[in-house]
Amino acid sequence: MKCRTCRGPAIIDLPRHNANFCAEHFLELCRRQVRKAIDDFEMFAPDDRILVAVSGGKDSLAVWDILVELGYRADGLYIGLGIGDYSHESEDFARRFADERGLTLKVVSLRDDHGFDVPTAAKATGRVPCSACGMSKRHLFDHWAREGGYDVVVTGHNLDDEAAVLFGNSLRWDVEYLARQLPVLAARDGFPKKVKPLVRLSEREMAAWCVVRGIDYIVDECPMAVGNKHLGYKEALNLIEEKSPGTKASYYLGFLERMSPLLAGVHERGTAGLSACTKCGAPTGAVGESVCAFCRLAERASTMAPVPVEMVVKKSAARRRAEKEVGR
Ligand code: Q46
Ligand code: ZN
Ligand code: ZN
Repeated sequence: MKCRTCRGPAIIDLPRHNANFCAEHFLELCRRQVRKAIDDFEMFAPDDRILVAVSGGKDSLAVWDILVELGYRADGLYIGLGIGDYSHESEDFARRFADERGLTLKVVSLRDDHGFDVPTAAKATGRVPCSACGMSKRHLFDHWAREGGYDVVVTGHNLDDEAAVLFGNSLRWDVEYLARQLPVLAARDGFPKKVKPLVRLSEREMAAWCVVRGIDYIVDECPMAVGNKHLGYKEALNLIEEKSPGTKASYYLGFLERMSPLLAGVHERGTAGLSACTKCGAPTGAVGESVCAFCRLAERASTMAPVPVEMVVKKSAARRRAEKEVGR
């Protein structure tokens, strides 16, 4: 196996590029893809202050590493979600990455700073944990970006993540969600700009980036992701990709090229008429509510006894079994 660029020994084969690469030229390819995403979508300027949403997983640590390598001013924000050992370990990986490189990482804990955690929030809302978790993360990233005076929030969503979300959204033709998954959401009404510089790179490429660069990351999936629809969409797309390499990229990148100009204004249109939350000052649009969804959740969940992770995981497994039995 030889590198396409230098003919030296290759360390990775990339079927969608129909080529193999050595470590040096593989890293170069990744940097080029990130630079192209940043330029094509005008994600940020060279001296913008960037806040990276760090989970301790491969994608968020890789994107932070790449941005720093490319010379950007990027700090990290880690949110402790209170998901048992998974949260403790992922926080350790995030802290170690930042310490070893002398980077600035802010750590916020849902339990210590806001009086609740994701398993308890799941019980309080009676919905799947990812719904309260996603809302809390978005709220806190927005909040700390405003507080810290950052120009933009970066997330580590990769090509596989975005293709799976696109698949789900297009199965339902949900235009509002389709518009929201563009790799850039402009700043508006107190919400910071949000960008996804890894959209041109796959999950496997990001794992390889971490291996080559010596980045340790949490390999385990969040225990609450079990049964998550997006995992099913990913598996379906992987089956197609196996048979015809490159399909996933052309599906998602084709969406960006041909659909993004058509959807550009939809998200902005959907956010008119926001006011400031009377508790935390965050923009809120809920009709008849002066307090934002996060503060309302915190108010409810923080008065409850903490719910152990295992209980929520067990409950979702039981729910899945029941759904299977009734054929849903
Ligand atoms: S951390 Fe939170 Fe994810 Fe776990 S509970 Fe769901 S959303 S799966 S990225
Ligand atoms: Zn090479
Ligand atoms: Zn609030």
